[in-house]
Amino acid sequence: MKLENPLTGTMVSLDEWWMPFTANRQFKAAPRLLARAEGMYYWTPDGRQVLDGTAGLWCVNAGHSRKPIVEAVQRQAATMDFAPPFQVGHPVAFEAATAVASVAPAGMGHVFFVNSGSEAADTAIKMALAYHRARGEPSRRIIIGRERGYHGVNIGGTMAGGIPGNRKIWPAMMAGVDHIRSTHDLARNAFSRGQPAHGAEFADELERLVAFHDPSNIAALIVEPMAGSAGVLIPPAGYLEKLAATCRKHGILLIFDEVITGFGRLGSPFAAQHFGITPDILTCAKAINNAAVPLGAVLASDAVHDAIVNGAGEGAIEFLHGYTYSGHPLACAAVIATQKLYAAEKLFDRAREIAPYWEAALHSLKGARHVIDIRNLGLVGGIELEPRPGAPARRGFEAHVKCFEAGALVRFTADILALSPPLVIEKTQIDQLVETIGAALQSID
Ligand code: PXG
Repeated sequence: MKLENPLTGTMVSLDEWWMPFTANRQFKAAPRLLARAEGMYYWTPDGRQVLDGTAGLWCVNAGHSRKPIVEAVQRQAATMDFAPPFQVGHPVAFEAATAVASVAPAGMGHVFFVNSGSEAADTAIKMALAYHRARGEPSRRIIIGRERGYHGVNIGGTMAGGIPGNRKIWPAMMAGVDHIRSTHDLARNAFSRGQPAHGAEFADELERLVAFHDPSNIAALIVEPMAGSAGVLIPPAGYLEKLAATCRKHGILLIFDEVITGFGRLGSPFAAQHFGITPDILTCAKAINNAAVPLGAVLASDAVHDAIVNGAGEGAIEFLHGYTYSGHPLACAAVIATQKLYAAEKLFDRAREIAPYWEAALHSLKGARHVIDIRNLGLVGGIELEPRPGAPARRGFEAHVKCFEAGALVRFTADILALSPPLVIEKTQIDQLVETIGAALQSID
């Protein structure tokens, strides 16, 4: 099969691009293609409009192809395309770091640039180990994650993450990881609005693992404050507070993976502020620059930063880590423009203000065909479908395809539909999204 690149008119083949996290053979037999994007919409190559219910992939929080961001990237590309970040610097990266620090949780203003959420997770893990070594506790090396946690696809994130299929294929590439259980508990929490009432006690498992491994061996706990890609798992009331207290009590660093929750998704800059819990290290990416150019960041607390940086000898490179593209000028120009846009349009407040309407609209699907749970927080929604007997994940996939054909982009993880629209979504577009999903569910077996 061939398709046309709409910018160049070139006819291209689908064979060569081995697509990520995609059923390649199935996709290439019946591709779903996007050619253009603006605001709340994508357009397919044949000109069909598709409402973006997922902000791309949880990342285009200000809506697509926003002019100030486009122009900032264009200007930067024409001024200085690249500058090395090792032992040389440029103002754009410093300004971008300051912009990110200005919305960071208090005391977390040290910004280490990477290129993705996966790199941020691995960087955070290395930072945690470097911190303990700098403080004279090098035995603290175990990383604790959570079942169904997702921290990207690099070695550290894969191991600390809790995706079952991963453990089958890539069993133990990193020594010393353990996991607390997932908080998912449909029996008690189905159709919760906001944080579910039951399950704070799932955090007690951290105490058990700490006693088992001994605190002197544990470096950090890494969790998503709200798990997104494994199916929108909202933390039960009181759960994160307990995790944070256990970490603090035992000198274990708390790493929040805010790749999805960062930059307004829950109505605050970060979930840390939404929940009132400050971690020691925070990873982010995606909406940091509206996904215009790949970029991630790790935010470190003063204590973590100072232990590593001030603990090193005079003239020494304090943290032996970094990427060729750390602080890439184009990506950083996009950060500056994006953060200005978020502030000018008060988009984090907007997400908070429209969240009750979002919640009510989503929960109107209660009783729709196949639906066994609906959950929401901020501008995030999860709709869990009963798996088709003998064919798990099929209904999720079919719902995604039906919605796409009907003009709405909806993400699916097995039989869970995940929604995370740009923060600029209008009420009428929320209605359209919910109606499209309802009709799609009605039409599948
Ligand atoms: N941490 C979290 C919490 C993420 O959601 C990553 C790390 C990795 O980021 P990069 O930039 O390396 O992809 C993510 C990525 C989905 C989906 O279906 C979500 C992600 C990636 C792919 C699919 O929800 N998030």
